[in-house]
Amino acid sequence: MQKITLITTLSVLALAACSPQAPEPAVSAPVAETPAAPAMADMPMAAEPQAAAGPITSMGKITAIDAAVGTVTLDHQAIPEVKWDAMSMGFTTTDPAMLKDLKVGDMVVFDLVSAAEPSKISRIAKQ
Ligand SMILES: [Cu+2]
Repeated sequence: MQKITLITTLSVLALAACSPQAPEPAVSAPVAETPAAPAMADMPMAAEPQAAAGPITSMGKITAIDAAVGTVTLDHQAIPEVKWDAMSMGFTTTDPAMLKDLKVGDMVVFDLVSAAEPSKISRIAKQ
């Protein structure tokens, strides 16, 4: 008697567990493909302002450098992304280590962290 009850219960549980699963892959697979494309197309659109606010590359010449502190003064060319004319100005760095092989007089290419954080350099390399 107990065995039969147990089997019945298991069958019901198995059915209950299977029935929501069985139709799902069959139905959701084709349905998911269609919304996936617009969803993917939306994501780059939403990310676009961030990409525009990302690193800004420019070039200049090192006029002063303090690798220990992580600051560097650059005579940089105009940077239209942040409406700067060519000028000499000091920058901080995201990592002072990037300055260790550089010296005054080096011509460099560098990335500003973003238009929101333009006086910080995230990359700098000898030209
Ligand atoms: Cu400047």
